[in-house]
Amino acid sequence: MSSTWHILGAGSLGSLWACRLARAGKAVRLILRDERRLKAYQQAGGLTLLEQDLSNRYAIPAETAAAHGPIHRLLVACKAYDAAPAVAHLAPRLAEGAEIVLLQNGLGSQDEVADQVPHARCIFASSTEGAFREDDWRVRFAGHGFNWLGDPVNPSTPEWFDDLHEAGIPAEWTVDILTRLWRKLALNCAINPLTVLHDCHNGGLLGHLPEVDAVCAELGALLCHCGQPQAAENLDEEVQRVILATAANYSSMYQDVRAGRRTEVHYLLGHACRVATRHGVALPQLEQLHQRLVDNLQARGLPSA
Ligand code: NAD
Ligand code: KPL
Repeated sequence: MSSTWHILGAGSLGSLWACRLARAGKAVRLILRDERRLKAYQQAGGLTLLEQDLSNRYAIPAETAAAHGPIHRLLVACKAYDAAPAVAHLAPRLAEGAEIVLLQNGLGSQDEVADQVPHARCIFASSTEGAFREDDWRVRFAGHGFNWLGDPVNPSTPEWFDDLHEAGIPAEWTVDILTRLWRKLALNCAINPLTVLHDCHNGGLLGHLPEVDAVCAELGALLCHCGQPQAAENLDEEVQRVILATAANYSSMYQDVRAGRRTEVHYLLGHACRVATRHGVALPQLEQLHQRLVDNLQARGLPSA
């Protein structure tokens, strides 16, 4: 089985992973959106990773989905709403038993991908690392963090897992990946939409704590209903800790909205509301928050799903 890491999406996280793996001598190939992007990438001569005042360029080979050759290991590093269509496009190239690592935030996109490729193993990841694109093919490593990876239906650690340690990618294999993803989803639901609605940085929510607490209480109830009681433990306390620790920052959703970019709301608050409906749980605060956010996004001409 080939040990090449195919990386779909050379945006912020995809480039961060690609550069670190390439620097450690791992075989990496980027899969870019189309011939136009491939040509632009080739002209740039590679991906540049900026870390503090260091800048290094990595001439990682690239191709489009239309290239030939089987894919055995795929890192999907696009936004949640792009993941399933992007993987569907690659499905004919995925070898039997191929392993796909899904870096998407939130929940729902992982199952959409798995439905497209029943012959592959889908590994879910939850990342607290931070990166952003300064320019095309130039990515800044902005926040050290951690990556948890796991497969909800198969606890065995993939044979390539040590590649991550060798590449300096902080990571741990966990059998509780769904708990991790639910916990992060809950944090994002409690903070991000309210920063958009109140037009504030995270610390601005200290002036709206009763609203934050009401949302946390319903998120906790939802997590308990859908078999994730651990993800509900002391959620309100952690939300307040995160608000304080990141008080001067703008949430990722706030930044997306401000930049006129599509948000991942469908896989965050949208997912929480859909699961509540499926379980027959009434969560009026969460529903109202979702509706206010949808109205706000629509008023800005942004997709609300
Ligand atoms: P990004 O927008 O910077 O990068 C996504 C890339 O995927 C873009 O370059 C886009 O062109 C590419 N893409 C989309 N469809 C494609 C296709 N069909 N073929 C090839 N390329 C395609 O996004 P990001 O910030 O790296 O986020 C990726 C995921 O990781 C999101 O779910 C995000 O929430 C999550 N995440 C990001 C960070 C971060 O710091 N950036 C941290 C934690 C989690
Ligand atoms: O993860 C975050 C984000 O901005 O997306 C924070 C604000 C830390 C929690 O919601």
